[in-house]
Amino acid sequence: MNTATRKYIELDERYGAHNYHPLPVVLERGKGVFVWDVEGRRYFDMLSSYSALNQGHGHPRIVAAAKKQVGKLALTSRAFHNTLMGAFLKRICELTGQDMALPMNSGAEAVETAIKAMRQWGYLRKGIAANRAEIIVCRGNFHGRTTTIVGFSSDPDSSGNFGPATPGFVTVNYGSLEDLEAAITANTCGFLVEPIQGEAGVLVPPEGYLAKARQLCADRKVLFCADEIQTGLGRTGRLFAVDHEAVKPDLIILGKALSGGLYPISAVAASSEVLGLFRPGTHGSTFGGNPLASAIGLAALDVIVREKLPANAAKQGEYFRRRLKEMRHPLVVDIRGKGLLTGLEFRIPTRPLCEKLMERGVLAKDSHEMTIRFAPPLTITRSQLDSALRAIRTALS
Ligand code: IF1
Repeated sequence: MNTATRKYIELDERYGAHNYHPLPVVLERGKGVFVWDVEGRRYFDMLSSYSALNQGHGHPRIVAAAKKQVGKLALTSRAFHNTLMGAFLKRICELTGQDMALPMNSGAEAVETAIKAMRQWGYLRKGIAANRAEIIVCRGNFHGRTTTIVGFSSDPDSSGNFGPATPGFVTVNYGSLEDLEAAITANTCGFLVEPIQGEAGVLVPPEGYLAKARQLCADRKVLFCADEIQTGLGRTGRLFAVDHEAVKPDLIILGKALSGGLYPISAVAASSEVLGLFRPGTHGSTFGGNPLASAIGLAALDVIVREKLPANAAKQGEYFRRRLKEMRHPLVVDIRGKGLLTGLEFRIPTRPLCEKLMERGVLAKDSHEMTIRFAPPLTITRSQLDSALRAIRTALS
């Protein structure tokens, strides 16, 4: 670590709240699957900002769309119409097969939006008595950091000192249909689920779980809501992770790669039965759906479709896991994932391994202590993956 690196880190430590423990690397520039630190070293970005960079760093088409719009009109607020939001939401609806979309900024805000939408539907359409609506969530979930969301987290670090928790959430085991069925009551308005649990350590549920849970929800008049903030937009080898089981959710939540990493953009897409219930004044956001976000979002979606990123994720992801398995590393307990979302679980805590990887030019992050998550941009090529695999092998040996 040179003095420049140390200076930046000290500044962060001194003036920033210590709610993170980043790897000791200071990044300055990014292009495609690579980032460069302030000492000029190049790294493979195998985290992609938790899948916000599916299109890679600084994708030229997305950057061009942003540049074009930023000098023209960036923000109107929703007090007025703009020329781009409608087209952006139309594209989201076409790709998700939903009727309507509601734009927000961060992922957590979109999750909050979905929670409000499901509760509102529960009262107005299912006839649940006032303030009695329940939403079923899964053990090990990660849906964001707001007080309501952390209130139903099962991770003590997330929820610990931030109570009291918002009532109205019931937790069931992830992957268990029996649990889900037993938890449904006349007051249940929705089931909120990640198609693959990211933060829990890239947990893939048993095959058929999502399709059967979706059917169960339909039978019991419960809304099925997929949080595809991390798994969506190509990451798992299909446009959406629910596509693997041909599931069309009642609500789908998008974020992260919806902007190609340029800007916080999120949205909830759903049927008009659900989203059509919002009336003026019942929900909103200053920045949601602004012209700059809409221009960026349109370009970000366009890149995913045009460059066939889901297909590349499927192909390279298979290859990556096969090569990792061939390493037969004695400390590796499990290799799992879908598309370019891979969890490599070890017998030992993985933070020191991530530091070793960093020294070899690969940036990845431990998730759930014993698992390293590998999630490179979906633009990664076979030869780039081979070179990352060589660095991984050296670092782990
Ligand atoms: C952090 C994790 C990933 C998400 C799902 C909603 C959100 C997220 C499925 C909220 C966000 C991020 C947040 C980031 C770490 C990261 C993460 F490790 F914490 F779990 F990706 F795996 N639903 N996940 O994954 O979106 O409000 O952040 O835009 O540092 O907290 P957000």
